[in-house]
Amino acid sequence: MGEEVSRKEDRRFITGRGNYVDDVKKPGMLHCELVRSPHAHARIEEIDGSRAMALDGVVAVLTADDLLEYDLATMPTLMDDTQDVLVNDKVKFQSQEVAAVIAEDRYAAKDGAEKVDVSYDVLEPVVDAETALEDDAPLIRDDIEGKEDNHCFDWETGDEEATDEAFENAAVTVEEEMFYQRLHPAPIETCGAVGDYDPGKDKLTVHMTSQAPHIHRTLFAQVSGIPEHKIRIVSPDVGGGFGNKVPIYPGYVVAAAASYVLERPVKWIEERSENIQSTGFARDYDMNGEIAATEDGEIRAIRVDVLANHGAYNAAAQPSKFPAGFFNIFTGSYDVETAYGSLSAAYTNTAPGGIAYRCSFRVTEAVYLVERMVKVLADELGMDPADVRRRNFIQPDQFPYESPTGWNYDSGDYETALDEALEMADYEAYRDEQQRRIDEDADKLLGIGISSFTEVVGAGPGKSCDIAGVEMFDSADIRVHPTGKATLRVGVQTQGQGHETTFAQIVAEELGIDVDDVVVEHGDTDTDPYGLGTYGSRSTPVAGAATAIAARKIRDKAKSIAANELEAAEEDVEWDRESGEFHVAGAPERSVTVTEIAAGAYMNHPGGEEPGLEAVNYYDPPEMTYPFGSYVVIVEVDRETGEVEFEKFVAVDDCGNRINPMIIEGQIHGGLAQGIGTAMMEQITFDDNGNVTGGDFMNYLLPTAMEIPEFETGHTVTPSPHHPIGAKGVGESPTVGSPPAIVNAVVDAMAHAGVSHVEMPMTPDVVWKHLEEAGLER
Ligand code: PCD
Repeated sequence: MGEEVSRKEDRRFITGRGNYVDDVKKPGMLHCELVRSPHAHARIEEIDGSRAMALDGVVAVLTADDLLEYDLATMPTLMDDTQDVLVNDKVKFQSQEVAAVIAEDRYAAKDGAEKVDVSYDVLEPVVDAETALEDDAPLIRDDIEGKEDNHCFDWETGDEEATDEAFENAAVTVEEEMFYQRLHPAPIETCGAVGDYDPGKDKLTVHMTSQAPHIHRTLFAQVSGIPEHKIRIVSPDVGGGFGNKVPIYPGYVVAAAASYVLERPVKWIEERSENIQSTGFARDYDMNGEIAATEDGEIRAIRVDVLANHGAYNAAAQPSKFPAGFFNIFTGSYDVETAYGSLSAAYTNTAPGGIAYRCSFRVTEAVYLVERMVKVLADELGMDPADVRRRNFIQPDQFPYESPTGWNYDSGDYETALDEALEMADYEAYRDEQQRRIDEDADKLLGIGISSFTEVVGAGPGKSCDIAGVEMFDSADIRVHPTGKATLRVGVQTQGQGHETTFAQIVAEELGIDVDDVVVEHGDTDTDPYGLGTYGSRSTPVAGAATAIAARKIRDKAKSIAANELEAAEEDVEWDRESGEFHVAGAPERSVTVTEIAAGAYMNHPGGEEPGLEAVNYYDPPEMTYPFGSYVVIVEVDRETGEVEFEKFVAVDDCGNRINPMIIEGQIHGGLAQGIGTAMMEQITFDDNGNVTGGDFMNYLLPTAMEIPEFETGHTVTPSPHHPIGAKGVGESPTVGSPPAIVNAVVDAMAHAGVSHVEMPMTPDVVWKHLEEAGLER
């Protein structure tokens, strides 16, 4: 624990020996290419695959009709909606899957896909939520019986009456509308699968890019009717997930179904534009925030109203009882008496999604809202935003803290993290410099942005959190072998986070063995214990806890063997965490290690004990964990061009006890880069015909090393009181916490001239328009 152990997995990654789905090659393997609709809303009149079938190498053209025979034409989404695997009647978004061509190689499959003739009756599309909810909007979901409009669901949280009253009686109220634009997680590896049905064993293996192999197996079993023990999901190395690989996509199902029907392995690998245009999107929340406060900046109430675009199907990937994810964490780090939130969601002719792109289920949207609103309030009152935060923070002695929307925060110390960040950033000096530039009418304005976020990560508990009915626990299975080396199998699945290292560190710490003597396996449903997968920064809070507990079970058993070997009574044997040994109380020289005990467990086991040294734990967390942090961003805004440059970027994170500070640092760097992409560059847009206008890397701008400044990271440590090793999650914090800090900084640069909000992405043209409106342009 706490050591900067080098990442064990990196040897294979940096020497080109990773094994990703596209590296899986099977004898006789066929290739699948999907035919996608160029229209966003259209009825299919006819599909003619004859020209494709006539091509050399094309083996089959599949349509919904073929899948209907096997009852596979539709599939359930994780939010209990029904999505077409291949369009049966009506296309509902551009690039939706219409047909599949299976061929001997990828080239033939691609040529074939171009020769499938589909005739469409094109309908009027609706791409934004507001238009979709108008009375005369064309109906998108006529497949849902009795549906007459595009309304998807409504949701509310908190106490409306008490909140309204607080607003009526407030000395000061502020309000701001802000749009959290549609984003797309863009892992380097796109989605893909190899379906491999073995008729001899009557067993279906699917190698796929999955962040959650077990739940995917359960869903495959439910949808296909193939018994669950005859399905094996293997998620080999995954080249980034970011929430994109939590849902089940039509391509996976088609590859598996085609393999079953044709009795040959079938590979489907998505292209970049297919990934961006058709797989789960994130955000697309149009939010209205309000704060009621006293004149000296005490927040009395928060009110928020959201219009959410859910795309053509409700396919959000989140715990099923939370239709708006964990958005109701929107009171953030502040001790607020009352709050109320409401939300309406609409179906539109856009790709389905609402996935947790590095945001632990809409926490990003919530944090953006509250951290932006605190800045709006500070500007309205003419107060320092750091002071407004200090005035309202939940205090360390208030934990466990129950929020007005029902969350139970485990621990926190927000002011210490903020002070640390302000000091690292040289806050006061920059405030002076900011004023100097205003006074001297400088060409470049300085802006200082703060965000003091709180996250909620690590779902379960199982009683409130489930995916498709399966409770969100997680698991660990540890086997210590006769020579003292160990294998840990977990129900979560790394996509780059470094689990093969950090999870080995947990076992090493608990058993006093070397990190190199523990191998971590995951991503194979045939061998790993059942778990709900890696997203929502839940691996450390849930599977990490399971690992520590399983290791402690082994230690308990080892203790009785130790007593046997040390010829002492069990009560007299103690575990010394420092040296990683058992010794006899009062006689530290009489000691034995777990490695020595392992030999005993197999070669000289005590009479009353079972031989062997293994343990399993399924962990249902009592609560989630609440990591937090304070970020301070200092930007220069060029009054001539609207360009924003980062002068300083400070991130202080608190994720409780830290397993591997180097890996955490890497997580923070990556997440901050994604936060910068969000704030400055990325957005999926549509034109009136429903065409995706940000559907490739020419138009969907990802930040590169060129746009990323040096980050200065710091940390505080406030352990989780209920986690066995006191750890909280951290993977999503930087993406959650950074966008409001960046926007606050850009707003701050122009706030003296009355600018109260700038929408993301803050490209130079967007910023320049604000400069012009405020009379600041050069
Ligand atoms: N850690 C440590 N310590 C502490 C915590 C943590 O050390 N205290 C570490 C661990 O172990 C790992 C990491 O760190 O390794 C992380 O963790 P977490 O927080 O628990 O988390 P996870 O679960 O593992 O993961 C998940 C996340 C998410 S969620 C996301 S998005 C992203 C992140 O993760 N993704 C990714 N990061 C990353 N990285 C990479 N490389 N890749 C990727 O893909 Mo979602 O919901 O899915 O949207």
